[in-house]
Amino acid sequence: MTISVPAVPYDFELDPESTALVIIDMQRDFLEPGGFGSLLGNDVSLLQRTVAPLQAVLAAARASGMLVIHTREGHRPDLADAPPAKLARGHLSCGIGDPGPFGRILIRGEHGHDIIDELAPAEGEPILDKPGKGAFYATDLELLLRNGGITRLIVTGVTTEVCVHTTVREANDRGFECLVLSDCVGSYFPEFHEVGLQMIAAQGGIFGWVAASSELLAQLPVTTHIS
Ligand code: C5J
Repeated sequence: MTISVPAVPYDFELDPESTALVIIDMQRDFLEPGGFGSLLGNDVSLLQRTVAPLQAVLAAARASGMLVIHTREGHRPDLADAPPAKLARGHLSCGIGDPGPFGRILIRGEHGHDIIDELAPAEGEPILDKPGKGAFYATDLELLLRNGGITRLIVTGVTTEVCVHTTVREANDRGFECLVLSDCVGSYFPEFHEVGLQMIAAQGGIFGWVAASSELLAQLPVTTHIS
């Protein structure tokens, strides 16, 4: 069943069967006080405003039968998959791999690396661990999408101008159509968030489409039993 979601620059058509909800990096290290983002001096409340709308979208996507994919940015404990340039960048006193209140920063298996409780993956939903900003780089995301007959993505998560943008650009170059939900993506820098969204939809949708989650929720059918 194809639905039409009012969006910028024009309506985004999707069939839940060939669409995936991609939730990018909603990890404690980015969203919670005491995580990496807050240790860098950022105001995490700017990202937390995405949680409630994203919970509603996640519930609706599950009810519609849509594939839901979660990503986490992070590295192996021995940092063998972390480019030295990424580790050195910023000369941070508390950077990737260093101990913090939530365990070692952005290291797989640590408390801070995992997804926040409010958006915990359900059993069977793929969780992709990615070493880079884009969700396609060094992951099997493209294989999962192609094998699942997925052609369209609803992209959410953090941060708008970094991992969300990089993923949308990667998806666009691979031929996937992306709808970014403006209230389900967030940035520590409000101006980057605003311009980042404009950049996606500019020039007739050069990277994709942008809509508020309410526009999607108004259209999504409920096809599965909610227990
Ligand atoms: C960053 C991300 N900002 N998930 N990661 O380093 O956007």
